[in-house]
Amino acid sequence: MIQTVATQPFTDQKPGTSGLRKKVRVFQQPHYAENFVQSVFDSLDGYEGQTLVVGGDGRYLNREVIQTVLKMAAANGFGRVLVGKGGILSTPAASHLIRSSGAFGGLILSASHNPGGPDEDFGIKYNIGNGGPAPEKVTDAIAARSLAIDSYKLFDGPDVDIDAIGSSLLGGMTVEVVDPVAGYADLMASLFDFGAIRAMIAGGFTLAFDSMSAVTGPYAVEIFEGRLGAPAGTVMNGTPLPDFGHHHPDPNLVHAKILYDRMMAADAPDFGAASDGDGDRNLIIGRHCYVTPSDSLAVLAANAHLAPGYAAGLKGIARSMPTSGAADRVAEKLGLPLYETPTGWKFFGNLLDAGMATICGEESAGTGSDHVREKDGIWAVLLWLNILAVRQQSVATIMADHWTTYGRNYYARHDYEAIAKDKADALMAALRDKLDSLPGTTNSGGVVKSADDFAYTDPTDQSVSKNQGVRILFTDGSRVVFRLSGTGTEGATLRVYIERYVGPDGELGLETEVALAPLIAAAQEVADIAGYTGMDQPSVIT
Ligand code: VG1
Ligand code: CO
Repeated sequence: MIQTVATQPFTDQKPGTSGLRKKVRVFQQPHYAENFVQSVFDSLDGYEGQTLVVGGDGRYLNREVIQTVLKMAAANGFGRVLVGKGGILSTPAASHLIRSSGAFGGLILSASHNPGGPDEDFGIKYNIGNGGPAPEKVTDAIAARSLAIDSYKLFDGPDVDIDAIGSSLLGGMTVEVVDPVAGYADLMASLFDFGAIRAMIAGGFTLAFDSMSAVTGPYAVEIFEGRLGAPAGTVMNGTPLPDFGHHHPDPNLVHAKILYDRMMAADAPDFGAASDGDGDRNLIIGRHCYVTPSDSLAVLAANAHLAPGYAAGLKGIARSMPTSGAADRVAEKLGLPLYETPTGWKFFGNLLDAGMATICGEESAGTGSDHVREKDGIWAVLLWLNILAVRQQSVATIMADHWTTYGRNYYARHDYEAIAKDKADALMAALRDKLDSLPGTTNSGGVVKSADDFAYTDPTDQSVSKNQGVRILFTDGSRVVFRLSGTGTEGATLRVYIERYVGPDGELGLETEVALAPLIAAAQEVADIAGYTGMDQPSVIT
């Protein structure tokens, strides 16, 4: 029986950088999740009888919302839903499943790197048929619909057993519970030389992978310990937990400190890595050598041809605007186009679909390629391992070699979290107001060459995205970028991105803080961060 349930709009359902993210308690309000899911369906055309993919990162509320989605998909006329066993699908695995099954689209239940549990965060994101996050025209339509919605449809039936692989019927719709790992692991095996990586590990190469009690556990155990023969225990925190063991599943130096300390110890393994809540981010740390995500993108792009899946070379490289220009140097040397997009993976989809870019990355520990339409943490780790297996050098040697070839982009991101929203808006407004007056002025960072608010025109469909971050560029190529986060659930987060380039003949071995100190001071001077936020230190530095 299909029920039509009367509802009223919520005014806060506009998707952010990566879907709708709110506190679990917000999602637990009656009709809240249903309204959003119905707003998604109402914004789509032609899904009747088609396939939908559903899965999530296993966080608190995942299983309940999956049942809701199944009943709503059945009532709205989908023909089939593919759901990961136990409700589990990492974001890249969901992207792959959408593509490989020819699905109309998918709903990914995750708040990614945000913490989970009854007092923490939940999220829902819609991905289109190419496997990638819905582009802005779709998310805008969803937001508009969420403000007008007055009813949703629900199939009145029993909960589906999502813990046993197999098929069942829910009303007229087929529900297929699928293995979340196998297809994804096969895709990885098709891109990388598993034999070479296996031989390297058998020869004594050691690694540690921290799944942070989040979704990559089963994937990492199957791939690293199963298919690649790393010893049991290589994968740390390998069981997905609804609250991530009370940790914050964000693979950075603050939240993955245990891994970091292990990688800096005298008896450190050769290679360490971690991924986030939904498995799309990666942290790479060689023995005694942390690799910034922006540098990782550049190294992967420069060496990708060493892996079988990329042996033919790359078509182009894309990075988000705040990501450092390290990848630009690689693109230049390889004679490849370099695209600079706004923050968020949804902006890479068109470039990948058009065959204009092969590898994409963001400074926020996201790297990926045209194998799916999401960033992919385990993919990045495997590409690193494939490169290490071919080059037979340490991570530290590869980094040193990279900098002597291309120069070094010193880089840091300073996050000021949980600022009052009006204060954060006022800071950005004041910055925008003074953009025209900055060029030609001098501050601690040097002489300002130009200052603007980044706008992007998609080269494939000419769609324009404005107000994507304030950039202050200095005459020596350094820059400071300011933008507000679109993934937080509490107040506002100001992100300040700081970058300084030093050529191959310059000082390549400085401490990052030292190299960036004048620019950090300039950011304070120009934006008066302490004045607006009352904070004299960032909450997190990555
Ligand atoms: C952040 C990152 C961005 C990333 C997004 C989603 O967005 O900066 O690069 O694409 O998170 O990542 P924001 O708007 O908070 O800066 V994930 O792993 O949370 O899906
Ligand atoms: Co993520």
